[in-house]
Amino acid sequence: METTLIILKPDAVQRGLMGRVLSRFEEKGLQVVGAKLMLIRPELAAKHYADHQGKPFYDGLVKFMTSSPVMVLALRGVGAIAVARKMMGATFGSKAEAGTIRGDFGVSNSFNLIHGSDSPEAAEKELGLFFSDGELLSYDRVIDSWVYDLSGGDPE
Ligand code: IDP
Ligand code: MG
Repeated sequence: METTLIILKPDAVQRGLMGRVLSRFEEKGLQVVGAKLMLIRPELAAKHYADHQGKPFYDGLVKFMTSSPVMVLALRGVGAIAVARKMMGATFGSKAEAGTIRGDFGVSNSFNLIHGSDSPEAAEKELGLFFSDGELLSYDRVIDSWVYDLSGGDPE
């Protein structure tokens, strides 16, 4: 099982798309193990997007991400990091495939609705930035025996 950090960006919150985007992940079978609405401070945005410092879009990105509340989610499932990235679609709304979150809900290249961790290392770092230990909840879901084939012991 993997856990990934998802951010529903300020445009998703302002446009009233939180529920529809979260529903997609729930319908897919990913488990919500953390969720909160928060305003990202510039210091946190800088840590989160440290790899992008110096790029032409960096200042605008930090301004955007700190401009209005976001919803942060921790989603757990088999291959959750790659599964969520695939559901998000390509970075630019104008290029993202129809059927993906960015492809279906936006056309902007910078206001692209959602962030998702892109590797296990990034997920670990980002979950640590946005959630304290007690905020991530491990719990059994009754539906798991239908979301996954558990006959072999491990979820398939
Ligand atoms: P990702 O969110 O799909 O992982 P990254 O390349 O990591 O894409 O970029 C982080 C964020 O920075 C993007 O989601 C987008 O909001 C913004 N961004 C990336 N490239 C550009 C650009 O060329 N113009 C404007 N904004 C950009
Ligand atoms: Mg990225």
